[in-house]
Amino acid sequence: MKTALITGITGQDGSYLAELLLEKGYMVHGVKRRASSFNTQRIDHLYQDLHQDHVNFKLHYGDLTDSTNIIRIIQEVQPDEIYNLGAMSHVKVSFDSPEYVANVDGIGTLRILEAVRILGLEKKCRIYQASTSELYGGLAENKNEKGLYDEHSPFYPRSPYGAAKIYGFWITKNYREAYNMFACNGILFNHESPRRGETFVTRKITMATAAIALGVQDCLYLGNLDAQRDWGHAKDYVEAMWRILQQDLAEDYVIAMGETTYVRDFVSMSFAEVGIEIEFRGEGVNEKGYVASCSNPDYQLEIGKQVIAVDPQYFRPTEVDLLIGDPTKSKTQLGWVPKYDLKGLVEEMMASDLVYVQREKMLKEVRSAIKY
Ligand code: NDP
Ligand code: GDR
Repeated sequence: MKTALITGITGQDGSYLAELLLEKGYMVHGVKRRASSFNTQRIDHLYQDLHQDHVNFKLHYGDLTDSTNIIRIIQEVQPDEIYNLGAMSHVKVSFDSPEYVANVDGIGTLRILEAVRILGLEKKCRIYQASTSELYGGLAENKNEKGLYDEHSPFYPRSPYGAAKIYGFWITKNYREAYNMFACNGILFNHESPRRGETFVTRKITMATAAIALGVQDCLYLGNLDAQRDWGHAKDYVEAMWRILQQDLAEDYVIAMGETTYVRDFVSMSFAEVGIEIEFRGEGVNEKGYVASCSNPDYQLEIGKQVIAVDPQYFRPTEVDLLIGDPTKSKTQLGWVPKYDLKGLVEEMMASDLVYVQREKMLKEVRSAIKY
């Protein structure tokens, strides 16, 4: 039985990766942060009572800003594989807390690598570093001849998050070259799911679409509708992470779908799932989305109602306008084949958020009916 340690196990990717590794027969350890309220919703279904026999899932309190606990946990766990997914992962928020992001996303990566080295586990332990398409910064001139970003495209990060992650990328590569460690970067493009954090644009859109259709929200305020992203499904992307660590040689890989879509079109796709057609009018901060038609008799939406507006508070000081990745290497070398396309992703997210919003709506009604 192989042993894996996942930082960021309470996040979107951590939860799917934990499920995948358990299915593959791994003993899975995860690092979770102490919080004043529960932060394990995404992995509660995996919880095991430590008093039972054959436990194969265990959580440890820890934080990537604390070298001592990183060393202690790695010493205790003796992992065959470490997946370093822990990060302050929100690009816009990174402008508000740049030093913290550098500490967690940048130096946190060094702490993992150095802990493995200090403990003499360099030969036993393979390390996956969660690198990102944000490293490219969307510069048009840096794309390859196919018009895509690949493993050789130059980096130009455009946020404190990107700048911190570029340190994580290079220090991982440096430890591989300097100490012959099996340490790899997965340069993953945006990947989403029903478990995506609620402030990332796709989940914000699918939740709001459900809420507007069900009559509990009037309007969705978004930032840059002109941004384009290469969106895949997180379930497919964690499969790629695992494959990267099963290779004979430690290398870096781009994981992407190879197609890019406007934020505006993601909005239209989400509303189309509930039978609502959106018509966009205006430009820039004046662009607005209106209900053009509603074919679902369950939703009492007035035609012509404004449901989308642009709010400049969601603009970033420096934006990454367009990302599109070249998955050729991961497809040929890793044999990675994504099971979802964008339509399947939107369908799954919308189905999940309709159930979620309906449940919240009912709970609110029940609570307001109870007289204390
Ligand atoms: P999430 O934001 O959903 O999860 C981040 C995880 O990191 C959470 O478990 C969070 O804990 C944990 N974390 C945050 N700060 C610390 C800290 N100081 N010490 C330890 N753990 C911490 O991100 P995703 O699952 O979407 O992404 C996983 C990784 O992949 C991240 O590193 C992200 O930057 C990177 N990435 C993500 C992409 C995407 O499109 N999703 C694309 C490319 C890279 P808590 O739950 O307590 O907040
Ligand atoms: P991103 O994801 O910044 O690409 O980082 P996000 O979903 O936050 O933004 C994607 C694009 O949508 C535009 N946008 C908005 N974004 C948010 N969050 N909220 C809005 O209201 C909104 N309106 C428009 C953004 O400006 C941007 O252009 C994600 C994270 O998961 C990172 O951790 C990861 O490294 C990268 O993907 C790849």
